[in-house]
Amino acid sequence: MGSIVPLQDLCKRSSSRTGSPGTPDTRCASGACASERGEDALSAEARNRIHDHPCYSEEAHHYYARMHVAVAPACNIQCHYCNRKFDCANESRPGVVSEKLTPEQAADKVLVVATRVPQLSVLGIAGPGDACCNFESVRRTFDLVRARIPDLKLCVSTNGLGLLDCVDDLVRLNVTHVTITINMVDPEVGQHIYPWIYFRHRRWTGLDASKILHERQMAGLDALVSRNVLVKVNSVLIPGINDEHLVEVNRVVRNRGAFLHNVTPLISDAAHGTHFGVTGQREPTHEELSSLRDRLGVGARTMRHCRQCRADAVGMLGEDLGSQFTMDRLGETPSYDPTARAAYRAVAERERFEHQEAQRAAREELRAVSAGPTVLVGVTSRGGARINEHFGHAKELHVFEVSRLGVRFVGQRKIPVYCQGGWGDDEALEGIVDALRGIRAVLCARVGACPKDALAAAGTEISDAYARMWLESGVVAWYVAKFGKARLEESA
Ligand code: CLF
Ligand code: SF4
Repeated sequence: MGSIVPLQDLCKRSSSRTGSPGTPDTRCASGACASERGEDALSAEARNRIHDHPCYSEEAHHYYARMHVAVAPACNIQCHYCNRKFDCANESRPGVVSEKLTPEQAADKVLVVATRVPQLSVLGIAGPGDACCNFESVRRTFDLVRARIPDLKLCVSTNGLGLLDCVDDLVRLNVTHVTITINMVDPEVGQHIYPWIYFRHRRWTGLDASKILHERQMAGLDALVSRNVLVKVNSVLIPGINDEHLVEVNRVVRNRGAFLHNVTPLISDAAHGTHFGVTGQREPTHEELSSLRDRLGVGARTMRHCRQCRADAVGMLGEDLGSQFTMDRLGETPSYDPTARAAYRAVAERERFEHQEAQRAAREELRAVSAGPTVLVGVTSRGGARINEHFGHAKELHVFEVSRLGVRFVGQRKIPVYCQGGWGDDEALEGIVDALRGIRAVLCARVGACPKDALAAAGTEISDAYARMWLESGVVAWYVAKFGKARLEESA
């Protein structure tokens, strides 16, 4: 089943279950506590609603999966970062094409995935166009799915133009989570992002288009908040166009009751044929993205673990099992049996509890360090919040910022895959070195001598000494080993 961490893996009682290698259940180190992520500060009701949503809860994304069904092909606006031959780039990487489904096909697919992927907790509709522009398909799909799997959370992503007309139905369908992509709250900014919209049977361009879009987005957001739907706002960071402005976007949407703000980097590869791609609009750097997220401030509830997944994505965030569930590979639609999902949930919740305990213990462990720099540490993981992926297989790093004051998750970084089925791709090393810019150490399950030496020469230490530990536990154990000693030597 692809790279999803199987149930038996989560059930393994290894020596590194809670803490350091070789010292079973006695020592751990962590610190990216729920309160630092803002989840502890939530009401019990809000915590309950995001508990198993992998996008709304950073912690949940280590344990629960989402799937998208591509039942919404049409779109009513044009974004400069989108090529309409492909999926909606508001929640997807540009340049990918999803298999479009009828509601009946979609419902069958959900049944198959729910049977084979016990981590599944959320069904989302995120394109390939706009959900509200294809609302009959969305409504039919959700009605069919809800009748068969009533406990699946339903989630929708939209550009917001047609949202207001759908709010009553979304509430009736018990769609509990809605994402609106809001890139501006000032139409002057918007006219550099949206060349046109189609609204009330006519096409609007320029400032008029942006004004209408803005008004409709705000009205849709207000309507959802007033109906107690949890709203996430996605914003695409476009350097030179809305980078400074997104601080204002954050302020406005928070004041109006948005639950979460997800700033994602523009992807503008010329090969995708988007307006921004072909006109040379640059993408933001890691540093720019990170710095903007930091500027949004404490308590802003910013999402940092988005993977810009595609409109037919299946699985844990960061992996995509979609190709295993195309219509030609689905086979017979099974009758749904909830047993596997229930069994998985029991194990995952136990793991999660232990993870939280480890995080608390780690905060304590950091107190042993009285002086030390603030550094970035990357970890490789294939799920379950553990350091459990071979460096050569990793497509991304979970990046943590650690200092003696704490450890916090700051985002994901994509890296080129080094291992090409038995041999290392030395040409990939250049890209890896570039992707690791600013990262002091990488912790992984295994690493070969060749990339280890090459990356050490480039200034990044790679270690497999913290394999199987919780992500934050490994980061803090590495930090204490590195900088705790300095304290001891100083005081000697
Ligand atoms: Fe899908 Fe979006 Fe719902 Fe999640 S994705 S509709 S809220 S279930 Fe999640 Fe994917 Fe990022 Fe979207 S990682 S692109 S934020
Ligand atoms: Fe493309 Fe989505 Fe924008 Fe429509 S809303 S133009 S599908 S990115």
